[in-house]
Amino acid sequence: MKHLHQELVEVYAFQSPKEGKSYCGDSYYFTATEDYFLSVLADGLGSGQYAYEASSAVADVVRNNANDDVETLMKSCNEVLMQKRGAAVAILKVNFKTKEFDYSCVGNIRFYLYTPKGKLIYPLPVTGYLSGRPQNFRTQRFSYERNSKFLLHSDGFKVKTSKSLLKGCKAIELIAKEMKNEQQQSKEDDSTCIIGSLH
Ligand SMILES: [Mn+2]
Repeated sequence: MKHLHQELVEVYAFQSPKEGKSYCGDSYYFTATEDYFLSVLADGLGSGQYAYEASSAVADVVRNNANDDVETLMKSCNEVLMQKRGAAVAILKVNFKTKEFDYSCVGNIRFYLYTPKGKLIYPLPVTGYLSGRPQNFRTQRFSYERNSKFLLHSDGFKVKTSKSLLKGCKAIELIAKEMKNEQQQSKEDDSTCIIGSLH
C-alpha cells in the first residue's frame, strides 16, 4: 500500500490489475504541501497496456502541474488524451487553509467524504469519459470539517462494507487494511482505492 502522512492529511492507496493482466489500466497520483492535498485517479478505457498508457498520461499531467486548479487540470488531462484511448478522470484538491475542497469527475469514478458527524458529501460525476474532445466539466467546491474521511475509487473496486467502515471511528490505516483484504477476492476489472483522512 502506498502511504502519505502529513500533519493535515493521511492517505493510503492500493490497486490491482484485472485478472490475467500485467498492466493495471488505472493510474493515480497524490501529493501534499503545507497548503493543499491533490489527488487524481484515472481509469483508462478497457484494460491492459493501452488503458495504462491513457491513465498514466493523465497522472503525469497532474504530477507536472500540481499548482493548477482543478478545472485547469481537468482541461489538461482532456488534452493529453487526444490520440490515446480515453479515460474516466477524477481530481480532488483540498485547501487546508480554507478547509474547502474542489472536486471534478468525468466518468465512472466515485468519491465519498464523511464528516465526523456523519454527513455524507457525494458529488456525482459527469457521465462519459475524457478523450480530447470538447468537454464540459462540473467542478464543485465543498467545505469539510477536521477528521473527515474520504474514499476515491475506480469502478472495479467493490467492497460492500466501505461506507460503514468510513462512517465508523476506526483509524484510517485499519480501514485501508480491511478494505484491501476484502478487495482481493474480486479481479473482474482493474481496481484502485484511495482512502484518507483530513485533520
Ligand atoms: Mn474500470
